[in-house]
Amino acid sequence: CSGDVTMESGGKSSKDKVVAVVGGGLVGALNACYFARRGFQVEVFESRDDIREAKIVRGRSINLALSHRGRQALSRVGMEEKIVSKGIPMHSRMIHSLNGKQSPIPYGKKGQYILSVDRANLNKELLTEAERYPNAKMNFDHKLQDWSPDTGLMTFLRPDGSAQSLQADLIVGCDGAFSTIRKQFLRRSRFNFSQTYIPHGYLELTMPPVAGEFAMKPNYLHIWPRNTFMMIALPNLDKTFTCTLFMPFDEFEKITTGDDVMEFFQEYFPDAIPLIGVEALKTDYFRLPAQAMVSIKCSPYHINDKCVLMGDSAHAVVPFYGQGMNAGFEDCIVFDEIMDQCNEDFSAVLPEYTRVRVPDDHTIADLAMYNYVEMRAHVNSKWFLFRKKVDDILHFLLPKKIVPLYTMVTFTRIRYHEALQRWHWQNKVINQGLLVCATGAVLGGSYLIAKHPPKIQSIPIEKVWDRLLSLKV
Ligand code: FAD
Ligand code: EGU
Repeated sequence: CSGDVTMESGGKSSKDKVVAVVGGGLVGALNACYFARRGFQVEVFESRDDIREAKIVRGRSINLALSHRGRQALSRVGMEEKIVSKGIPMHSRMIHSLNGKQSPIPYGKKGQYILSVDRANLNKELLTEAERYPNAKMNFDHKLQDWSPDTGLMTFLRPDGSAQSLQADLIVGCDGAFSTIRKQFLRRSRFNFSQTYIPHGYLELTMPPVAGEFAMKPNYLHIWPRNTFMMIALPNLDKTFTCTLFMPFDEFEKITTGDDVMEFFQEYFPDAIPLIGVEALKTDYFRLPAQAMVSIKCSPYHINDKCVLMGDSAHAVVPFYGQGMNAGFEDCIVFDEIMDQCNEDFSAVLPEYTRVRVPDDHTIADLAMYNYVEMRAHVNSKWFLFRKKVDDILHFLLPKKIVPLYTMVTFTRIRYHEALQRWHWQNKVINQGLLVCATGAVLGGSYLIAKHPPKIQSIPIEKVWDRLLSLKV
């Protein structure tokens, strides 16, 4: 669609068009900024109350790892600095072995790091930023009930039980993994959809400060890899850590008493017990039931020129690559760039967005699932350390040719599907390299043996017979 400058359909200019962003979560709030910046009449509809009005918001993870793609998306609406300044840099992972040994593995070169950010704060800052545009309006306590792909008419349920309707030129579905917007997609022909729950659940525990200081080194993503069981801890500004325990639901069900919890931690995460605290562990553990994790893929992401899905509503990924939010934020950049290329003509932008973005979002969903399967299968602390070292050594030896997959995913904006292709190619090169080395060793060895044959004494056959006879005696 690039190149042709035409008047948009109906002759409406962007400032006359209503864009409804459904969902005021991380991606919805950021998207509101992107659309408001272009001059559209932006209406954000969020089912919950305004999260800035205090109250504790429970549910999803407390903190998140923000990396390059997410930062780039924030920087385009001038929000990068604000968020980064309240993030805690994590330069390395810290691998906790069963015996309590801690080993750091850097994420990359000096200055390459990811950030631990507070989800609630990030969401609040983005809502506040969106509200600064006079043409953006927030509608909290508006739960989408239903909508029509033909007319763009939406109905919302209010807390008092009343209904409210609004018609929009474009509806942007940012209403998360259990999207109401997506329900209308499911009724249509040729809409592909898949949803997979993994057998693992997750549970969050807080590690308090010790004498006013972080209980562990703060600038690390702490990992306790134990095959089927895994724990991860990210630092918070209040000097606590949020620990996330990943474990199969079967195993969660086996732990029913405080003593069971202690026994379990004693066996798998003994070094974390004094840091979380025995009493806190026994009560925190049962505060909330273990949460499920789902992977969702679909396509297309749009209906005609009326509606588009972004963020988790289009692609929920399991959290084993730390990319869910980052990918959702990158969706906003990709859409914005296509808006420029197609002169904001929704009938051209939406199909182009689907064409460009689906392969990449499907790839990150696959990569995250692949990482889950791999970690569960054989990742203990030794394997984790070994694999990451091998990757990094190869990168050090051939910095241009061989870049670890997590580096491409975390620290670049190489399209996810291209990063995967490149990884396949690199693995071929590495395997060929190994083959050359092995062949070389065999040929070289053979040559040396041929040139300097070892003097192996041959034993006359009579002597063998004698020995056998003596054995019989
Ligand atoms: P959500 O954050 O789910 O927001 C959806 C919003 O829509 C909500 O506010 C909801 O109230 C609203 N809504 C829903 N239905 C309706 C309706 N009918 N009407 C109106 N509003 C509605 N990602 C990372 O990048 N890094 C990480 O380290 C990371 N760690 C994670 C750890 C865990 C344990 C989990 C579960 C996820 C993690 N993620 C991470 C993924 C990240 O949380 C999601 O990708 C991100 O929250 C998606 O944002 P979203 O705005 O699309 O959806
Ligand atoms: C899980 C839950 C380490 C936050 C994947 C690494 C995660 C995060 C890794 C959560 C792991 C796993 C990567 C980052 C990140 C690693 C990554 C996972 C943040 C391959 C709040 N993962 N996560 N990989 O490399 O690329 O450190 O809850 F244990 S950040 Cl599972 Cl980079």
